[in-house]
Amino acid sequence: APTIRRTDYQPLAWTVEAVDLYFTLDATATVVRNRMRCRRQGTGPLVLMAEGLERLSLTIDGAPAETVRETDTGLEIDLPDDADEAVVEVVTRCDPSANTELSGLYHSGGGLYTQCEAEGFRRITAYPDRPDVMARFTVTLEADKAAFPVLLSNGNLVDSGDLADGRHFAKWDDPFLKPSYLFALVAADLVVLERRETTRSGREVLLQVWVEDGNLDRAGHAMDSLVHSMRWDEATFGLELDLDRYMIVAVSDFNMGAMENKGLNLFNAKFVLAKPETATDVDYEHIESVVAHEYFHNWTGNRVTCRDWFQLTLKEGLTVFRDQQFSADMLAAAGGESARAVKRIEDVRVLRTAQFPEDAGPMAHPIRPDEYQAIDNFYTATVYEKGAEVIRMLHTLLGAEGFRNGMDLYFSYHDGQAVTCDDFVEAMSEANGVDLDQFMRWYSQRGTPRLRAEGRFDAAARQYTLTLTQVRPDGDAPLHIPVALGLIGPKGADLPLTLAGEAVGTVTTRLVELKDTTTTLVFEGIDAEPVPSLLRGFSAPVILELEEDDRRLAFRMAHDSDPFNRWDAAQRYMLRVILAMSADAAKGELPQVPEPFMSAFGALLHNEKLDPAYRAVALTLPAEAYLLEQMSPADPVALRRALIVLMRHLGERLADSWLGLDTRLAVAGDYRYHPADAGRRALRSLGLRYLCAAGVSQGVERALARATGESHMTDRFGALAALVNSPASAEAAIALADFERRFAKDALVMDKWFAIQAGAWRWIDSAQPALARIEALMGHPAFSLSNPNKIYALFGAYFRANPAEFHRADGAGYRFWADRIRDLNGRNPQVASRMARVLENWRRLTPALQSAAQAQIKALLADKALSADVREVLEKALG
Ligand code: B3K
Ligand code: ZN
Repeated sequence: APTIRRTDYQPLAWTVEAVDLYFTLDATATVVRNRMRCRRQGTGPLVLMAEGLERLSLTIDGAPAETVRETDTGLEIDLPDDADEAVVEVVTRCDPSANTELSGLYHSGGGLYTQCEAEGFRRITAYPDRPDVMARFTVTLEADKAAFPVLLSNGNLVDSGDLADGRHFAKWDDPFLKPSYLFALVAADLVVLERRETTRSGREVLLQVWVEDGNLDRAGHAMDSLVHSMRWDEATFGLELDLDRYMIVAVSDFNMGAMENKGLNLFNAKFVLAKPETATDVDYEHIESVVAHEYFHNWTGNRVTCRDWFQLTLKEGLTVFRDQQFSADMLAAAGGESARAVKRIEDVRVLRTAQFPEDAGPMAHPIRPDEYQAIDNFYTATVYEKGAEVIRMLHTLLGAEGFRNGMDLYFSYHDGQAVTCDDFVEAMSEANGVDLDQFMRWYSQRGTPRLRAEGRFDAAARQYTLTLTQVRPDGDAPLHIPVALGLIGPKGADLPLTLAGEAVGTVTTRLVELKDTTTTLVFEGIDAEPVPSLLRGFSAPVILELEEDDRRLAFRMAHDSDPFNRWDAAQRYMLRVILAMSADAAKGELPQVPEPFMSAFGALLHNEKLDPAYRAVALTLPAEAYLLEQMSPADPVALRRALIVLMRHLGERLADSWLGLDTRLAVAGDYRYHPADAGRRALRSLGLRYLCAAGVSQGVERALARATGESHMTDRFGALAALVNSPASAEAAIALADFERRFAKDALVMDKWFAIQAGAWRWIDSAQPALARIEALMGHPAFSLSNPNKIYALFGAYFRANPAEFHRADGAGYRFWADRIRDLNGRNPQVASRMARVLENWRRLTPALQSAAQAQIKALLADKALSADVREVLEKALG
C-alpha cells in the first residue's frame, strides 16, 4: 500500500455542504441513495472515495454523469470549470452480512450497525470520506418493521411512520456539521433505558441506552456514567450537551471499545453492560471511563474535529486526558485523594506496559505521526496514552485555570472546524501568554526520553545540588519537560525547598521546567543528605534514571509523601529483584528472594494507614510485558520462573498476614460500585493470588469457596484467577467448570472464562500448556472467530498476557500465532493487525526465539493476500 505523508496534505477541490441519505435496509442487499450538494473550493475534479460498492446510478444536477474515472480509492468526476456548485446523486448497493471486517455497514446479532472511523463511510456510499469535509446530514432509514423495529441515526428524529408491505421508516436530521466518520445508523430489535435530564442552561435532553432484550437490568451503570459525564463537563469546562437526544447503543460484534458518532454512540457491549453478578469492579470502572470518553468527544472531536488523520491525537490525547481527569475526580469524590492517586498509578501502568514498548520498537512514532500506510494501525497507545500525557503536561504547566482559558479560546476560534494540533497548542499559548514553541516538539519526536538525575550533598555548604540531563532517543532538540520534585529528609519528612538566591521557603514539592539538555539546581539550607523524589505524580512521560540503592528504595517505599512515587519506589525495587532472580533462573540456578525486599514489602502490606486500594496497587508486581521490556535479552521463560518463585515466597512467608487481612477486609452487605469497597476487594483478591501461588491450603479453600459460591463477579473472578494461576490444579478445574455451568449462555462473561485460561500460568511442569488448552477451547460452543471480543479473549490474552507460554522454545506458540493471523487476515484485517503486533519487538528476545519468530514473520509476508494493515505491521517489524 502507498505511504501517506502528513506534509502532503491538500484540501479537496470539492467539498460537501449538505447530504441527504436514503437507506433501503436489508441484511444482504442494502441500497443507499446519496444526494450531495457539493461546492467548489479549488481546482480539480470532484473526488469520491468508494470501497466494495456496487454502483447503480450516478447523476450530476439530474443528468447522467459523463466523465467519471475509476481510481484505486474510488471515483473522480470532472465538472465544468465555471461550476461552483453541483448536486451529485449516487446510488449504490452493499451486502452487510458479507462485511466481516466490521467497518462500514455490517450485520450483528440480527441487527444492522455501522462503524465509520476512520475510513468506513466509503464502504457505505461514495463520498469525499475525509475529516476535513464537514456537511449537514439528513438521513432516512427504511426497513422491514418486524426484523428491524428500531431505526436510529444521528441528531433528531424528525419523522417516522409505517409503509406498505410491513415496512417502516424514520427520518433523522443532525443540525451540526460533521465529517463522514461520525455518521452512524442502527436498525435492530432493541429495548431502551431512558432518562430525562436538564442541562445547565435549562434545556431538557433525552438520554437513552439501547440494549438487546433481556439486558435492561445491566444498562443502569452506563446511564449513571453518562449523567455524571454531562455534569462534569459542564462544571469543569463549561461544555454542555448540544443535542436534544443522546443515544448509546450496545453491539456484540465491535472491533474496538466504542465510537463517538454524533448523538449516537455505538459501544462494544462489554463497555455498557454491567450488573454485580456479571461485571467486576474493573468492568464498572472501564464502563464509566469509556462512556465519559465518548461523551467528551462530543466537544473534543465532534464540534472541533481533525483536519486529517495525522492530527488524531488532537482529539484522542485530549479526550483521554479528559476521561482520566473525570474518573480521578469521581474516584476522589467517593474515596478521597488516595483514590485519585490509585487512578494515576493505573494510568501510568498502562502507559508503561503498552506505550513504552511501542515507543522502543519498530512501530515507534511521534504522537502526531509523519506517515502511515493503514490509518487503522495508528490508533495506538502513543497517539492515545502518550498523547494524553502531553496534554497533562500542558495542564501542569499552565495550571487548571490557564488550561481552561486555553480550552475556551480553542472553542471560540475553532467550533465547527477541522483543525490541527498546532491550532490547539496555539490557543493554549495565546490564552496564557506563554511561548509553547519548544513544547510543540513533543508532537514531532518519537521514542521515550530519558531523564538522568544526579545528586551531590555538600555538608559544609549545607547545599544539595541536583543535575538533571535529558536524553532523547534520536538525539533530537531538547524538550520542554515539567519535573515535579521534592527532597526527603533522613527522618522521612519532606524538606522545604529553597533554591540558591531565594528567600527561605516552605514549599516541599516544586515544579521545575527543563528546557535545556542539562539543568543544575542548588538547594540551600540542607543539613543532612536528603533522598530525592523526582518526577512526582509522573509529571512527564519519561524514563527516570537515578541511582538508588535498595535502602533508598525501601526508604521511599516507607516515606515518600508523593503517593505515585511511593508506589514507583516499590515498582523499582520489585523490578530490580525480579531481574536479578530472572538472571539466576536463566542460568539454571534457583532464584533467591532478598530478605530486605521481604521486609520492605511486608511493611507496606502491614501499613494500616494506607487505603486497601493503594496497598493493592503497591503490592502488585509490575506487568510481565513491562518487565520483559527491561530485560535484555528478553527471556520470558526465565522471567516466569522468577515470578513463580517470588509469588510463592510472598504467599508463604506472609500467609498469616494475607489470611488475616482477607478476614478483616471482607465487605458486608450488597455489592455497590464504590472505590472504598472496590479497594478492599482488590486487596483481598490479590491476597488470594499470593496464597494460592504458594499453595497455602486455607487460601486455596477460601478461593474455591468464593469462586463457586453465591457471590458477585468481582469476588468470584478474583478467586477464580487466583486458582487458575496456581499449583492447585484440581481446585482450578472445579472452579472453571462451575463458572462455565453458570455463565454458558452469557457471552460477555464467557469472554472472561476464555481469557483467564489463555493467560494461565503453568505452575508445575506436568500441567497442561496454555496452547493445548486454547486449541481445545477454539472448539467450544461459546467461541466464535467472527466476534472480536472472543479473539481478544482467547488469542489476545495468550499472546500478550502469557509470554512464557507463548514464547515457547519449540516455536509452537509462534506457529499458532502465524496461523491465526493468516486466518483473521481474510476476515477482519483490523483485528488481525492488532494480533500481528504482538511480535513486533521480537528482536529483543533471546537468539533462539528471535530466529523462530523471524521465520514466522517472513513466512507470513510471503503471502500475497496479506491486507495492507497486517503487511505494514510485519514489514516494519522485519525492518
Ligand atoms: N474514535 C474511536 C476509535 C476509532 C478506531 C477506528 N479504527 C474510539 C475512541 O477513541 O473514542
Ligand atoms: Zn477517543
